[in-house]
Amino acid sequence: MSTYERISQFVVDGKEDDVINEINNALKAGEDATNIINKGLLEGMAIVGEKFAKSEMFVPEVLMASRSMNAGMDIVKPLISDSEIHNLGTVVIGTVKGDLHDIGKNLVVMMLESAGFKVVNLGVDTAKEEFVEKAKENNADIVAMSAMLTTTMAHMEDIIKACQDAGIEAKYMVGGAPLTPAYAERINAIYSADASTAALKAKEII
Ligand code: B1M
Repeated sequence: MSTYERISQFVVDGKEDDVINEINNALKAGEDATNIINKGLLEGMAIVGEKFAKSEMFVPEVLMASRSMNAGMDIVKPLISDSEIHNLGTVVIGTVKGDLHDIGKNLVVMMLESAGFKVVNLGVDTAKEEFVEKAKENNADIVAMSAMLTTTMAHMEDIIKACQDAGIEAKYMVGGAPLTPAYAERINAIYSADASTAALKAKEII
């Protein structure tokens, strides 16, 4: 088993301490932080996603897995995001109201920060009023929203309307598993399927 496979398996098993130890050993051995994320932590979380969908894993195990992934992310994140800090613009981002999923959104945050954006992360379950307030306060260039539930993605349109009504001149970006490019187009937002594409599109907009 490679170090990446071990990291992935420890994430699936929710073994936070083992994830931390394996990553520290991998870094000491000169492994690349981006590979640790993509081939280890995210690969593990992808397996968790498949198992959850097939009812082979349940909520408490998924939570332990995501906690282990976040513990790993805490170690590797500073190694890839703090290299060249230059401010391309400000992004205000959150998971929409009623939605507690933040793993994907946090990856988007990380990629945006790595690309050189200042990111104001509103967390999960974010009401439209908070998007408006923080976008104004931070003079946002981009307002970005994540949703993972078909029942919560509809809030995105309301958030965009509320921001526009408040006179906020920003671009709007959306993403999350249930979204489609057609839906994004309908609500006048820019869609990205994954975190890397989101950072690329944000750069294009700016
Ligand atoms: Co939930 N969950 N969950 N869950 N969960 C899903 C999303 C689901 C598809 C599982 C399933 O049934 N197969 C399903 C949604 C069905 C639907 O509506 N279409 C579901 C459900 C139903 C629920 C609950 C209702 C379950 C229940 O309680 N009965 C409940 C809802 C809670 C709530 O939000 N109110 C719930 C709860 C949870 C946990 C708390 C246990 C946990 C979340 C932990 C956390 O986030 N802190 C959880 C998890 C982990 C999942 C799955 C297994 C994995 C999601 C994930 O993190 N994926 C998920 C099943 C699946 O996706 N296969 C599932 C890994 C992540 C890297 O990918 O989030 O897609 P993703 O992010 C990607 C892209 O989407 C994109 O980039 C990211 C990285 O490349 N992206 C953006 C995301 N946001 C973006 C924004 C952008 C651009 C790109 O621009 C702004």
